[in-house]
Amino acid sequence: MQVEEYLDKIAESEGTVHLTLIDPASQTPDQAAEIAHAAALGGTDAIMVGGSTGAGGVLLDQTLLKIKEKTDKPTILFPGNASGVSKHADAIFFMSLLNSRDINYITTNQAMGAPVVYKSGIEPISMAYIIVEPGGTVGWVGDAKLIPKRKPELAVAYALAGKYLGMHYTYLEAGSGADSPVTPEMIGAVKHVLGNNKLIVGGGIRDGETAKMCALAGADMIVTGTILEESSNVTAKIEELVSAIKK
Ligand code: 1GP
Repeated sequence: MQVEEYLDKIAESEGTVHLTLIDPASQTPDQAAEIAHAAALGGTDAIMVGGSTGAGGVLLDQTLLKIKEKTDKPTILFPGNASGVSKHADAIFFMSLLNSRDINYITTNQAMGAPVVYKSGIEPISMAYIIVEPGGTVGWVGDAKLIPKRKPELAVAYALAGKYLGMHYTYLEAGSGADSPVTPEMIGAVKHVLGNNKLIVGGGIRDGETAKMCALAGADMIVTGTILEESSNVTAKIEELVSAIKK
């Protein structure tokens, strides 16, 4: 089964999907594999691999190879730029940062990375990427014109544009380590116009209660990264998050 079909099936039958984000720049490949293994035991659905800075090349390849030794869960690239492509992943979120001011993050990195994706045979999953306040490192690196927290209608406008451009997924991003996640009002408003198109929410989700709030508001998938890097018991933390968002 292709990864997109696998994720969609979980979203439709089991409730909200949980995605574990691993940034290759944050730990060694062996440590990344341990986090992935522990997350799989806790019930995560797939492993996203990528980051805004220093997450490409040999480190990315080694991180993916080590993760694949430790778990059968699908691996999905979450690239910060064209260097974030690796043939060792199962799929890639082929994304455009729709609210960037920099054409490199809207189409140029995509054009430079596309032939590599084509040759590697990994599955591209088209995604509209929209960064909301506070935006964090990715907001700065991607030169995003941050969507104000209290302006859900602006997020709706970008999400609709992504949908009409043919993107299957929409990702509302508050930025890794954000003080608070995207608001339920914004999640609900965006999901309302997306209909069957899938909505991913990430940035600043640290506990089951917050994950549940995002799921109830309309998130089809939630992403957690920072809290797992900080956690002494990754399996228990994932169990808390997963049990809060599944049916
Ligand atoms: C970042 O949305 C992801 O791109 C995850 O954010 O690290 O805050 O979980 P956290």
